[in-house]
Amino acid sequence: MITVLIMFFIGEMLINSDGFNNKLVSDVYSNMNNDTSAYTDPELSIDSTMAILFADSVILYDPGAMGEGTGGEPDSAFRFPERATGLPDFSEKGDSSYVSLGIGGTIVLKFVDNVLIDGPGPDIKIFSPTKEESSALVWISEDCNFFIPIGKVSSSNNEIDIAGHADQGRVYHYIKLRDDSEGSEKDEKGLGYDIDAVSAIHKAVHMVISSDNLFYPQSSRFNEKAEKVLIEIIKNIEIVDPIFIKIESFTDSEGEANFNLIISHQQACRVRDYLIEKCGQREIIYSVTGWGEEKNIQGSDEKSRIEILIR
Ligand SMILES: [Ca+2]
Ligand SMILES: [Ca+2]
Repeated sequence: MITVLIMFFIGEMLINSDGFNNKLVSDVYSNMNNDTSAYTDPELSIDSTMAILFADSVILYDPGAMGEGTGGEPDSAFRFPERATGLPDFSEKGDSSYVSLGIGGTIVLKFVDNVLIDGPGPDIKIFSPTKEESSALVWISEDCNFFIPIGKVSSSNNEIDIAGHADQGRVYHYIKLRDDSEGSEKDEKGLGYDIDAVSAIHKAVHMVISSDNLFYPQSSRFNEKAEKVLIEIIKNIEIVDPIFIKIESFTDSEGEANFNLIISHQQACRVRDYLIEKCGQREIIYSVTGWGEEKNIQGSDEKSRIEILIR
């Protein structure tokens, strides 16, 4: 279903002699495999639920050197890494829609309102206006500390599958791209890999909710703050249109371990029952786990919380 939507999202193939059709304002190309696919009308084909797929913020930008032959002042594309966030907006070469990594340059982006997951087939799509055969290495991370190498994207292959690298069931908020054009003959005059937008292919939202915002202390009864959170959960379900929802509850280590185990299970079930009541018409598989205090680390990280993965 998601794949079908993505295909629709990409729109029809659009080919002309220079690879770009400048007539269509805000058209966005897909890859540079001697053809250019575009969104013919972003207003129609990109709805608000699609926007969630794209990387939202810049964590780090460390541009590399410019290629030989460009000389002089740095290209303006070097100065605005936020161009790599949000929806793709490329229109023509040299416009203000993309950022150049520079030779060997690095960017780290964060998915704020969604997460990267390993779904069927490719999981990440990079929208790059790079025409030359430049490439970039890709890493993903859960915590922006430990990065897992995933592979390489290039102008002719802009999708990447995290299967085999990522842990099944884990969610990733960060992606790092490093230009790998150094030594590439074709890119010696370029600025390395260019990035317009970075997209997760599968819609997925991961919510971490403090138990205080849902339940009375040591209880599985919703408190007065719960309504606001539950509305937010339902809103995310509307956006993702999930086939699977994982609900996990974690307590701190106050009180008896066995009691915490039981309460956490009851809390997770309470959330599931509420969602079934509200989304009963949808075909969703629920997974419910109460971990008690088992998965909490003593110290500052210890926190009673509910985690919900909607995918
Ligand atoms: Ca995958
Ligand atoms: Ca852009």
